[in-house]
Amino acid sequence: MIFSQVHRFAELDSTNRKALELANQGAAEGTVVVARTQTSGHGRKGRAWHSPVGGLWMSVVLRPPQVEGLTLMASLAVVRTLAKFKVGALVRWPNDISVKGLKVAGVLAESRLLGQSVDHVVVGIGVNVNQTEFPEDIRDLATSLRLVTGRECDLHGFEQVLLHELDGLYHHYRATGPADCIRAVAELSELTGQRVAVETEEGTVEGVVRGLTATGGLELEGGQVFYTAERVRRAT
Ligand code: BT5
Repeated sequence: MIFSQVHRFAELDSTNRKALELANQGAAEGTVVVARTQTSGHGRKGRAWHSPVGGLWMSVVLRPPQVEGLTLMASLAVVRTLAKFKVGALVRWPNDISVKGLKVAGVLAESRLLGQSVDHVVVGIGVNVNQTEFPEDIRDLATSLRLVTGRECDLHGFEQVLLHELDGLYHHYRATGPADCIRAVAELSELTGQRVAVETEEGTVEGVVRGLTATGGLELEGGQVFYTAERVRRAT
């Protein structure tokens, strides 16, 4: 198991920020940072990530040859972990994990390149485990493992299973590349068959999702493929 060196904090601004700092200082691949709460947890594009005590806020340092598919790999690890806790979850491209349409977890990969090659990638994973309520702005969008199962979950046990799943998937990723992870995520894609609005920097495109491509893009009926998006929402 490469994830054996775990740095634990009662409180951090952001586990991703801390892990990036450690990685910059030469921390080994597999270094893990966990905080009970984050004061400045973030998602993509500087969006705030609500991180009270009760959730799992974790970042891992990886030093892979490439970054493609790593976010989806981490999402797959979260879905498999939730399955071990008897919760059926799906992946909402590009980086959310959802249960019955509500966001239970999010993934944020941040990388540092040296020239053409990857020096390190920090994969941050936030899972709503034992929260029972959410702030108003996300109340209708978010859920937690506790709310879904009606039972409190052993946070440390959840972390152990997640690190185990990540370890297995990452070994496979290193050995064979991202294709198998992407294929597995495509089978778990919440958006497939749905009419969505894909918001990009160039504007918003509506269409029905055909599925994920072999390289992890979101493909609409009609063939348009997105490799990144500001936001994807259901369209009616
Ligand atoms: C994400 O961003 O979904 C990636 C979140 C990654 C968080 C982890 S926690 C450990 C590590 N350290 C960090 O600082 N970050 C990582 P994005 O797709 O941009 O979604 C952000 C949006 O999700 C927000 O604008 C809210 O609408 C919503 N949101 C915020 N907190 C949430 C929560 N706890 N549960 C569900 N949705 C939330």
